This record gives sequence, C-alpha cells and structure tokens, in this order.
Amino acid sequence: MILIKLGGSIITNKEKSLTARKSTIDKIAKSLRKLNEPFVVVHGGGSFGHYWSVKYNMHTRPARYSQHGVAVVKNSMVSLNKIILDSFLKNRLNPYCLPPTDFMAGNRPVIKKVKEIEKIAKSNLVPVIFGDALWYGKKKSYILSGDKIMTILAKTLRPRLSIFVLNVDGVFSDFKTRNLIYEMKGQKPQVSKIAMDVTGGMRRKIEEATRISRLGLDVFFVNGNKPQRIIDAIKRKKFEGTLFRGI
Ligand code: IP8
Repeated sequence: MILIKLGGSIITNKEKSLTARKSTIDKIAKSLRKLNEPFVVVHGGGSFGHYWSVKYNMHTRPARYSQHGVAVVKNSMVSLNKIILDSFLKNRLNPYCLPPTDFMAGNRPVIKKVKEIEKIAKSNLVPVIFGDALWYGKKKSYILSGDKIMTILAKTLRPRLSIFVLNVDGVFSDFKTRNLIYEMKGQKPQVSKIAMDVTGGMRRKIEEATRISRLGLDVFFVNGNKPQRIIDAIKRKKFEGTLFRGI
C-alpha cells in the first residue's frame, strides 16, 4: 500500500486565501489513475485551513481556542476536501471522504479504525483524509497536521512507500542554487519559514519523514507540478526528488 500526502502548497495557492489550484489537482488525479496498487491520500490545509488557523490564532497544541474558529477552520477544510473529492470522482478514482475524526480520539489514533483504512483502500476505494481542527476534550481543540497524520498511519499500516507531494522538487541544500538533496543522510537542508503555516511547513515535513524512515519505511518528496514523478517514484522508475531511506 502507498500513502500519498498532497501538500497545501501544491493543491492551493498559498499567496491567495481560499484558492485551490484546480487544474493541478486534476492533473494529479489523472496521474493517480495509472496506479495499480491500493493507496491512501492525505491532504493539507494550504490557503484554506491555515488561513483561518492564523486568523483565529489556533495551533497544534491543545488549548481553549475560539469555538467559532474551530467551526470556520473545519468548514474550510471540508470545502477544500470537496474540491479534491470532485476532481477524483471526475477522474474516475473512487474517493472515500475520511475526516480524521473517523480514527482519532483526542490526539491519539484508534488503532482498530486506522486498520480499517487499509481495508477500504484495498477494496478499490481511495480514502481521502485531511488535516483538520480537532476536538481534544475539556473544551480544548487543536490543529492536526496532515503531515502528522502520515506518521500516525505509517506506524500502523506500514506502507510500501510514503510520498509527500510538494510545490518544489524536494529538499534543497541551498536555496539560491536550488541544489536538490537526492537522499537525506543527515545533511542540514535549507528550509523557508512560511508565516501562514501553523503546522510548521517544510521543517515539519522533514521531521515527519525522518520519523517514518526510522520505522524502516521509505519516504519520497516529489514535485506535484510534474505528476509523472509521483508515478515514477511509486513504480521505482527514474526518480527525481528527495529520498528518506527506511532505516
Ligand atoms: O497543511 C493542517 O494540515 P497541514 C490543516 O497538513 C489545517 O499541516 C486545518 C490548518
């Protein structure tokens, strides 16, 4: 099984609030049709969820954030999720909308429910999960990042491959030269800080990818503007991106 994270930067225009990159989403969906093994999709918040999380000062730490904020963030994620579902349906994938409330209790996964996700994927449906504002308990809530969801799922489902689809080629050792790191082996990459990202942007992605690779599972970062690269990575053809080899 394959886990695919569609980053907020590839599915939305991060410069412009509440705008989805519909044609990019369509192209990715069309490419995913070429896969002939079960896969699960997780997507991020981009200029939908992050836009409102910043406005309402909500973060990954459970706290008593504005309840209106929780409602608005959730609503925006459902809107973005609907755009993805529509595109997948149009492209004859069988998307199965799966909000994280389906397998999370507080900030812990319900393992029995997580295992069910694999069964859904193997039945020729494509679970489509997303980062979200979640109820924690005692009037507290928190932002659960799609990147974190990747690690949660990887721990239990042990995918053959986890792919983070980005708006750039992978991890750079240097921004100016755009020098791509083909395999992460403890180098110190350069990461940009995106003010809008409440879950930590590229730094968080690298952290989660490192965690997944320490479970003995391979992780790839690829550029979603060239969707064939996703397919090539999965089919182990020539690979353009950054590999975190499972250790
Ligand atoms: O973009 C965060 O998911 P991410 C989702 O994967 C929200 O970090 C609600 C901001």
